[in-house]
Amino acid sequence: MGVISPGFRGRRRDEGVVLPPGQYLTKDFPVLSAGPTPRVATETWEFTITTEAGTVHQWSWPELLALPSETPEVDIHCVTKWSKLGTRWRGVSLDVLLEDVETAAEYVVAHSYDGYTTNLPLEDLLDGRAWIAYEFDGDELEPEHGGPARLLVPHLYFWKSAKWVRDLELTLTDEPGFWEAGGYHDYGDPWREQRYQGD
Ligand SMILES: Nc1nc2c(c(=O)[nH]1)N[C@H]1C(S)=C(S)[C@@H](COP(=O)(O)O)O[C@H]1N2
Ligand SMILES: [Mo]
Repeated sequence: MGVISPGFRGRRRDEGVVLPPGQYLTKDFPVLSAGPTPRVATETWEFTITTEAGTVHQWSWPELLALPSETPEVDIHCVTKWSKLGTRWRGVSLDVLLEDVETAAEYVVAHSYDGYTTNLPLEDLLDGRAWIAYEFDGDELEPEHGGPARLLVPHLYFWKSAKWVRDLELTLTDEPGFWEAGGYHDYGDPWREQRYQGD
């Protein structure tokens, strides 16, 4: 009890797998959306990062694809208790997208094409922990799962991974997003089981 052997955590795939508390394993990829799936054509798609000073950094679809991409293989954990292990994505690291962005902000509100919002600390998007993902399992990301592109922040509950992401608004104060305003936890660390406010 309480002893953690080095190298034990999160390595094995089927038997004896280590999941965050209260989670179960699924091989499916459930679709969870608060509303209808927006159809966003890549011809008109644009992604922006807006600073607290109002400076807008903008990428078109070809500009996003021209940036160096990564292929993270990550475990994802939904607050409705399913976890999926070893999911394979392609996307652009937020380290790349934020590289030339000057800001004093400590928080981010992600805004999506369907009107969805979610908030997170800016530092959680840095250090190889978050991507704008546009491929899943070797194929273009399906609209139901957030295509053309979604935010991917796998170390937090999956509601933080905004599908159809349109803008990252950098903010000086922490402003609750859609689910956070409705009682979900502000931060949402699955390993600390931060599902709801007060957890
Ligand atoms: N834009 C947008 N992003 C969203 C949602 C949404 O309704 N709209 N749902 C969130 C929730 S609650 C979860 S669990 C995941 C589900 O992603 P999936 O449908 O690809 O499994 O997307 C998150 N991102
Ligand atoms: Mo969710």
